Amino acid sequence: MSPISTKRHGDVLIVTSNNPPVNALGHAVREGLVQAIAEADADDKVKAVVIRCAGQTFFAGADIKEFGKPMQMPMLPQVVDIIENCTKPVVAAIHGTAFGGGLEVALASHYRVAVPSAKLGVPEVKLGILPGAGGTQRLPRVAGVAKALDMAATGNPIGAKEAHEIGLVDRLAEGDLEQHAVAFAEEVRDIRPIPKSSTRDDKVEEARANPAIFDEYRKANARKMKGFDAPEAVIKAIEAAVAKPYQEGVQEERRLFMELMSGTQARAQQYFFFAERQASKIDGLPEDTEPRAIARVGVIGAGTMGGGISMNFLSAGIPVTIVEMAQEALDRGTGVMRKNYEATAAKGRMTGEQVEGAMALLKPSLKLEDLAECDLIIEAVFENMDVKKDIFGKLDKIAKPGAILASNTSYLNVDEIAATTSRPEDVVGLHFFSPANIMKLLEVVRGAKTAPDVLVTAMQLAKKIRKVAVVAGVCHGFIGNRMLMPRQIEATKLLLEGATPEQVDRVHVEFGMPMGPFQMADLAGVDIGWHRDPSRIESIRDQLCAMERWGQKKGAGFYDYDDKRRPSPSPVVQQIIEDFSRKEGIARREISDQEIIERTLYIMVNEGAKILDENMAQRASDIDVVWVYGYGWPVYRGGPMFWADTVGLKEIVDGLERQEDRLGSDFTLSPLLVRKAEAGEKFTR
Ligand code: 3H9
Repeated sequence: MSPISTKRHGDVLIVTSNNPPVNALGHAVREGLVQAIAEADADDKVKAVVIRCAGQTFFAGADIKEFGKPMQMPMLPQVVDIIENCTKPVVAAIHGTAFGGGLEVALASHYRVAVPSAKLGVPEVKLGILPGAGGTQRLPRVAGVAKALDMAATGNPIGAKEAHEIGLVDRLAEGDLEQHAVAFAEEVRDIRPIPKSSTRDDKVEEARANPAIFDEYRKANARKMKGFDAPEAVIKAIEAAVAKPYQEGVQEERRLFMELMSGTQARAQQYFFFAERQASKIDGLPEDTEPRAIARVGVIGAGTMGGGISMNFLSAGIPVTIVEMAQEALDRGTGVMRKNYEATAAKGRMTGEQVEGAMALLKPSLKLEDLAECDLIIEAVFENMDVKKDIFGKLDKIAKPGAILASNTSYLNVDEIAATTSRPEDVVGLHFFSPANIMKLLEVVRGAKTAPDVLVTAMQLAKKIRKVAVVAGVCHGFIGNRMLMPRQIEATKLLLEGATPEQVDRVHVEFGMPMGPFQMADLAGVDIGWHRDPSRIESIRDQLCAMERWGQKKGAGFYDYDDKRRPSPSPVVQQIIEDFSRKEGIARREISDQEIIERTLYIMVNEGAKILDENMAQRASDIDVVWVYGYGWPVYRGGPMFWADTVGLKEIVDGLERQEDRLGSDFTLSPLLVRKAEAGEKFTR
């Protein structure tokens, strides 16, 4: 049955799409729309058309699942042209998210009516492409060039109210959308000529007077767009909308669209779209597993982690009881939370009322016993097994039956922690990433006995607090930090063999990481995990720590920092490195960038393969989600496992074998990686 149906209301033809979950514009929808417009054109009794969608949203875009497969006619660019050329006025009735191809359908319609909660956007850049059904040409003509440029180059949507202010939406519909749209259609049914976005010129005319707008935009956003191909293509397409007649602009859009679509970045970003959604699915759980109700969350520890974790729940409207041992630490912690909220408000991203609302949900306490009323308790004290065991032993006596007991450990054995309670089935790891109120990743660590409903609750809750959760098994460092370890070890060895911190970091930044291993160490604190004995100097790091070169916070670490925290190479550190090389009898040599890639990135892929082989991650794409959201792996390279596939697994194995002697005696090749390389297989689809 076609997902498109039509019905009459007086002389208005109401066209409804019903293609759950998001009314993606797949083949059947496109075909149905063409037929519906033909019906309107052919019938004299039809004076106007309303296009609307059933379910949660207006068309959320082209069907991404069809990308990469042979295209079936009619294609979306044709469909939108057919809509625009309908001889009766067409009104798009928008609710939910009119995204991508969905907004292109709305732009080809002659009028747009939207509920105030609707969002309108062209998120194609997030998929490594650009709006390819005339969107880059019609949007600037309707919304204005500056707005269109920003919407299409960032992919960020705007709300219906703003869309109304700028003329992208003609009328806001409070109440029943269909009724409003039909009434609007009746109002405009006789207006001639029918307004078409493609023939409007007033707003692009304005931009013709100011061609510098494009270069200014490039300059202002260079940092955000760095490495990505799609935003530049978007800018070029909109430049064409201004500089060229509509049809030529459309041709330029098509050319750029095809170019992007055939590139690796588009494949990586589209892969990642599904990877992110797949991550929330847990294999092998009973289908009917119901989550537990979480009305109040408890957090132990009001330090940086505990505070950040609490803010996630407060922001989502979930009350939090936060417990510290001393009043001073408690006050400091809650003070930092308030300050963070106020900083967000100062940037205009929260109202003062929202700040107070969030803080009012916080109950600071000095008594663990106050956690008795919580449905989920997250321990966020420092990383020490004995301390954690002690806390979980106490929680076992305090927490109500059915409460979920979570540890925010980043390395430790969750099963060992669970074993100190009489209810290991209620225990789970919830590994937040710092700053916990901002970073999107949450590793959900599944213990040997963690109950299915605990896992399901964790995954649902993650979505509620806008995190992307990935399930990890119990192993040292779980997915992310476990892969980070061999990278850090090799990076340090490279220094001893002749590389500089600047070189290693540059290779990582050129690859697309936000920073390299030593920049990261300086930011996080070189002293994290240090034994704190300045007389015991066994490594470069020990030496830096002994000299209180603890990183940015001390103005010195692997780099020297000025008072604006701008780094410069440190001659002192270079000397320390060279002294260590000498002491350890390591001959310094020229290190190539390629060697750095092989020893610090190929080795991560190898560790990822071991994680998969040991079932510590459910799927390769979960590993990629961890690295993109937890460590800033460039999404246009898909993640380490997807990237390895693009490099070729045989090349990864060859590269590691080339370096085998230097990788040290602990290094072993992952049998899974070798098997896949030999079979010509990939990790990801
Ligand atoms: C485009 O339009 C190109 C054109 O310019 C040119 C063409 C020539 N297709 O996110 P959710 C699935 S490019 C196929 O969890 P939410 C999704 O995989 C497109 N499937 O829900 C998931 O499946 P499952 C431009 C799609 O409520 C399910 O729907 N548009 C698509 O949190 C629910 O998704 C976009 O980039 C799709 N387009 O968020 C919009 N979209 O249940 C992409 C979703 O099996 N979509 N699915 O895991 C979104 O941003 C969000 O899905 C949305 C809903 C905000 C709509």
